[in-house]
Amino acid sequence: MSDDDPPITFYRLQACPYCERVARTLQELELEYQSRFVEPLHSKRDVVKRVAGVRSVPVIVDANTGVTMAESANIVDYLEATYGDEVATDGGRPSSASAGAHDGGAD
Ligand SMILES: N[C@@H](CCC(=O)N[C@@H](CS)C(=O)NCC(=O)O)C(=O)O
Repeated sequence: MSDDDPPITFYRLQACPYCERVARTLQELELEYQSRFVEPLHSKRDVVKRVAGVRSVPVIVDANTGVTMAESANIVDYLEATYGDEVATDGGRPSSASAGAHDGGAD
């Protein structure tokens, strides 16, 4: 691994919906990562087994934090907690429509 490699390694499989969920989160958070596509045959996934102790994907290894993690829901939670900007997305934006809204109407 070189200094130029993105810090997050993402072990994944083509057409895996759990992996797509993690990929979407990585993209939404604009994180740089490198994908490592594993063998479709479960018994041949020695790389992930060695790294994470499991043969299922998705798995991420985050060199920024030293975290290695499996399970898509846990990974999404981890990424959002670690790299999300924590800003409320449900109406946190103030509205300025109430001030000075009257236009004309003088008599
Ligand atoms: N609960 C897991 C399910 C992941 C999963 O089923 N991945 C499939 C590929 S789409 C797999 O690797 N299956 C082999 C296994 O579970 O050992 C998650 O949400 O990440």
